[in-house]
Amino acid sequence: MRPATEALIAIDIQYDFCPGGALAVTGGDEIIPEVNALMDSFQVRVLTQDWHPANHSSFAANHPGAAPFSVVDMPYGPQVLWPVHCVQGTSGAAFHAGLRTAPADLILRKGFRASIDSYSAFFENDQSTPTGLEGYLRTRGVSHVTLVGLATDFCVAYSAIDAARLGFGVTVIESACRAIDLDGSLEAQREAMTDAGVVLA
Ligand code: VGL
Ligand code: ZN
Repeated sequence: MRPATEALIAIDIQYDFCPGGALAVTGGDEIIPEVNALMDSFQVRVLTQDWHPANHSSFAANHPGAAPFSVVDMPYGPQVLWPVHCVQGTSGAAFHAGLRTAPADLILRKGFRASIDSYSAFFENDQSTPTGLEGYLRTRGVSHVTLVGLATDFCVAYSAIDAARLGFGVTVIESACRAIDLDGSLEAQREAMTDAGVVLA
């Protein structure tokens, strides 16, 4: 058993990121047995859930003429436009039924503001609006986080880098993650994570 200073954070293991989903990540569902097993090794367990309103600004469908996976400039910087995914209350936004959700201490929803996306579990994409997760972890005495989930090169990487910047020790268990890999984003984010001091295990 890991000490109570270590948290497991499982990112966005939802139907829309699994095969057949609206923003399917190849092999996304393959990680579930490993994530389920890891929960038994941690005393602090957090699940995140991508949770967008239907009018979310990260959806290509809400930008007339824009193609999914194109990039637009938002007031907070460049933003990839995604297929409509993880709309609040839909079946695609639900956790995969194979994921053990009962052991979770906290379920953190993110991306609920229409005007801004939130890849990271700590800050929205303006890199300044907090989700509250930092306070939750610190007030529970957590100093190290282990990240797993979907997708390696977006929500896992952004969360890992933010956690490292906040001063947490950070490990990403790559075998319990799967990537979208858009235009080399997996290699770029692996390097960015390593540069930020994240340990890729
Ligand atoms: C994610 C793109 C859009 C993720 C969420 O969970 O990695 N990626 N929304
Ligand atoms: Zn999203």
